[in-house]
Amino acid sequence: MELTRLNDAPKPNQPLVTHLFTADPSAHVFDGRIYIYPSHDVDHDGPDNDNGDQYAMEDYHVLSMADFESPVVDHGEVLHLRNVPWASKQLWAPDAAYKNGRYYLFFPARDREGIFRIGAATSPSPAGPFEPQPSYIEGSFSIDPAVLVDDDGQSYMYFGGLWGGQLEKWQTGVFRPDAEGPAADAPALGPRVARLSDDMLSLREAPREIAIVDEEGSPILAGDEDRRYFEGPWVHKYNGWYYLSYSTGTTHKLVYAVSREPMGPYTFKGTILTPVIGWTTHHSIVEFRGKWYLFYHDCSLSGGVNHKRCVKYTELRYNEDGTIRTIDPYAE
Ligand code: FUB
Repeated sequence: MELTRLNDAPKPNQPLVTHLFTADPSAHVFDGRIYIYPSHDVDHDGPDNDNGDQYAMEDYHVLSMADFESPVVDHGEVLHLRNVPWASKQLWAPDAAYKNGRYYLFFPARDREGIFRIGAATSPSPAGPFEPQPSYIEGSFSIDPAVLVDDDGQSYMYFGGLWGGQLEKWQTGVFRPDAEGPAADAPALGPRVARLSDDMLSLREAPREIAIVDEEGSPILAGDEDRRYFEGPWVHKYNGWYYLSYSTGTTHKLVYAVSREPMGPYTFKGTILTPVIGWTTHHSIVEFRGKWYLFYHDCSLSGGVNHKRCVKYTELRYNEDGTIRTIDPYAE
């Protein structure tokens, strides 16, 4: 396999790589090395709309680095749309997991009917290439899978995204193409979660909606766009708490909520990252050698073109009470 060595010693808040447009970074530490599973943005001049047609991605690359002082390695193309039997277009934000001696890539794409589903692909190596399953995960829908393998070995898949991600259309449990989101004064739609089977290739149950509530226990409302869930879930554990972080979409923030249970309910806490250059914001959080890091993206590499993004990282810090310090990615 061809390895391309790039960008010596990546700097905080600077693009990890500049030879590709990358987005939606899911970072993991496997065998002591940092692996990043991003979307690979396509450079094109096609339509740009609320349906997300501009995000026309066709393949995935895996990036990795030994530590934050080492070069970033691009492991090349690890999965292409043409090799996914059930998918028609738009390989959006992926995630990866390790279990039972195998690595799993989870990824959303539109099926042959234009409905977003979530697929799985496997590899003996964290750097791929990944072999896709013949069909999408039965019972999956919408976008942005994020998989937590908990300390007891149980895995959870979190997912869901509004607008182009089609989450509104699944409110009744079946796909309704004309369905709209809740009224502004009704509870917002939450991300979905389902436990994965032991082989990581199917859901153990129908996905459930996660409740996100305020400090008084009242649901966050659909009109509360500074706090309500939009897309890009990520769950990590810190000091026995589950932290669910996500994008607020229209208000362009990364925010978080906490729970004692992986499936919630989650209590809203605050903002992790203030808005970046570009419409979307999407992230992951990972611990490496005792410090915590936020991987995120913006559109600085393309001068602000929404669908030509670049992955970056920065350190993430907690306060004594477990709250996360808000990060301004452009602070001097
Ligand atoms: O990259 C395509 C979509 O944009 C992702 O699935 C969303 O989270 C947003 O980043």
